[in-house]
Amino acid sequence: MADHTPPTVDEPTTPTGPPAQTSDQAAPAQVTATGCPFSAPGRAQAGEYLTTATGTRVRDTDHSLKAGRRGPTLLQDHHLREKITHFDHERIPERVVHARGAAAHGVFTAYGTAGKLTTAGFLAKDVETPVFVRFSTVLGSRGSADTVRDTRGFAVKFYTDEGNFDLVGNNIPVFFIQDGIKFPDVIHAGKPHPDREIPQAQSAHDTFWDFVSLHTEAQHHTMWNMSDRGIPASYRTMEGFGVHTFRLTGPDGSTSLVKFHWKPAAGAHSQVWEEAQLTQGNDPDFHRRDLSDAIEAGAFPEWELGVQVMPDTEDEMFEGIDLLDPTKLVPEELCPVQPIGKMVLNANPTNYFAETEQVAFHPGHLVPGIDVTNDPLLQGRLFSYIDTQLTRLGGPNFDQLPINRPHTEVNDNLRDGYGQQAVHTGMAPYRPNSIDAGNPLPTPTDERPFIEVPTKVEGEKVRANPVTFEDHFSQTRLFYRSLSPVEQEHVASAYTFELGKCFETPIRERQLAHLAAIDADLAKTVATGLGMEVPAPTTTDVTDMAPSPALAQIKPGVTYPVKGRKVGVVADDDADLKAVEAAVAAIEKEGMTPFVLAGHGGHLGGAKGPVIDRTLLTTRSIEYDAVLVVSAIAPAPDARGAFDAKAGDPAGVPNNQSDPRLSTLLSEIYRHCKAIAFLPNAEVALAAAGVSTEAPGVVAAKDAEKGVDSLVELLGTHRVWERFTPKA
Ligand code: HDD
Repeated sequence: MADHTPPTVDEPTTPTGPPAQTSDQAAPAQVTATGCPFSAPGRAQAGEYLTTATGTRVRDTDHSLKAGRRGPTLLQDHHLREKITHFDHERIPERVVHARGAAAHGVFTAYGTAGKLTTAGFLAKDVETPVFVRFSTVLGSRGSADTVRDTRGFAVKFYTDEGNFDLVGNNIPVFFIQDGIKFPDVIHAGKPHPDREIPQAQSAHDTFWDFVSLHTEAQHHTMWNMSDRGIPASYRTMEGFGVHTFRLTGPDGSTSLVKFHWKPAAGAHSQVWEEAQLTQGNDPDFHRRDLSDAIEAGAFPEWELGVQVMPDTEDEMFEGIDLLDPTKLVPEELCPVQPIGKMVLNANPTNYFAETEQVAFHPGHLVPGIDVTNDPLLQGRLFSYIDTQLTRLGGPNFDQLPINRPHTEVNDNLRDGYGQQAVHTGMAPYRPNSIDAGNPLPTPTDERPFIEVPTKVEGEKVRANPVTFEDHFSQTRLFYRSLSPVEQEHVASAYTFELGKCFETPIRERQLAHLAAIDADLAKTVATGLGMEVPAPTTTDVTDMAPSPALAQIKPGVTYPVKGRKVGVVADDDADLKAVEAAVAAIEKEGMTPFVLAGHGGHLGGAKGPVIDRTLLTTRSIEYDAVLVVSAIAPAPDARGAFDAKAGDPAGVPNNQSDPRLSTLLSEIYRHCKAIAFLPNAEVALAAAGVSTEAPGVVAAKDAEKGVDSLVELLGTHRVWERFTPKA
């Protein structure tokens, strides 16, 4: 019998004594938009004259090459064809989700307080790491409005010395689904209906509520969407969450389970619903504009990064909460958020497409000391994010785009492919090799490679979740009951609005039954608004958890800095112009932005008067966090049809004393609980708007400085909520 035992083969898996790296083995060197130090000039625009893509100077780019002045265009026109071909291919597919976004550059400075938790170098004391942050809505297309009711993306790319770390989070700490395999379902349900492609960027429609009412694990996230978190006032006033639990490894090899939190220095604030809707029409770019304006004005948005640290136990549970379930949060009262660093956004992108559009985040962009867990949602994401860039960014080399390049050496053996930017040298992009001196080498353990935490895995192959994922209502109730009464009232209105936009009765009934399981009063209020009966609750097996005050946005007694807030100064030509100037100065002194608002453009009271920033024609209440009314504005004679000078308005003020557009603005400011201060003689403007000078947060001031002082005090709590005390 022949011997079939295979011969032993010595595989050269470990090169013996490879020669040192040679100069032609350096990583591809390119300049990056984010200041990557390994730079050679990229393809930038230079020189005085217009050229073709290949640098040939062009004399005329306004006329195509024709056979005679009135003749047909010649196929020979290489400049025409290059120009039009490039234009024809300028667009790339928008992101399948989070298509609408805005971004900024900044710096993350670590406090060093996480030194024992993780070996990640960028978290060591005083280390500064450049970051690029993209905020987004989820459902809308690239051109949709910013202020729709939706979850917001909060994605941060840290360009660390040990490679890029992406924290791809949201402004809501929980997610709709527990397993990545359902992501296409929830997104198909939320996106516009496939027949007519409406509604755009909305959750108030049948397919969304069909899915979330049939799929009870979505109830918690949906409750957050219906709360004020779904309509942030600004990107600057959003909290951010890593959502999943991550696993950190400390210098001594010990591991812990953590959740990441971003806390805005400006406080978490939201719009009110009517304001959000008005903003969609008046300024669809509201959040994008706010972010870039604030940075340009030097009011740099800031967040503190914090971690909730939980022991890495075998069951991966904390206080009965399954840390692998992304529909669950850990209340801060059970596990405090410990600050580990600060992020400041200090520069706007230079080019939207090159940076904001082409940035590619990926939860698998990890650095040594930070690892993923088995959260099945995170596991699905680890596949999706690279995959999606292949279509969106046209091939596998998207990491070479300037905005995505790491600020560290790259020596990856990845070669060729669409859009390859590097001119790789060497003969042997494989391992092991003996031709390129064995280079690149596997990183020795003491040179800080990424090493997966060796966690134990065992079990049968199953399509199933742990039973601890089954409770979908207790934390939804916890969130609702932790909100302030004002926020609870907003939640009830939001459900009533959204379900009121659904046509299918069974969908409304199903969702009402879930609300009945969450909170009977909430279900009753929503059912009354819809004119329906409250059905029996879906389940009564709901645990009452101790409320978590940290989950509320409106916290009694807590005030926030006013830096970066926007204050309107309302005045007319015959107003006290010295008071206008004093108001502008006092507002600027507080680090806020003043906008002088009048009936016409130019200057108030003649060429030497204060500059007018906004006119009644170009502005709306949504632009202001508060207003100081120095005087009424007389109706413009050309505001044809806007008012009838002879008629009085319901408040008994003749319309010829205050422009009706100012009345609309002031009544919105009032309804949206924004602070109002007014100087002597300006009452007529408030009266015409039906605004009571006795109402909370409507303050009579002797002079401009006093008026601004009152506004600062009121703005500390963001809005004057007590103006409309919610019904008990
Ligand atoms: Fe996602 C984009 C956040 C679940 C698949 N996601 C995307 C962005 C953010 C998030 C902020 C925009 C990044 C940017 O600005 O470019 N996604 C989340 C969070 C999730 C989540 C916090 C749950 C905790 N996502 C999730 C799942 C899947 C995806 C479960 C698929 C299995 N997400 C994608 C994507 C996107 C994306 C299709 C679209 C564009 C992109 O990745 O680069 O891959």
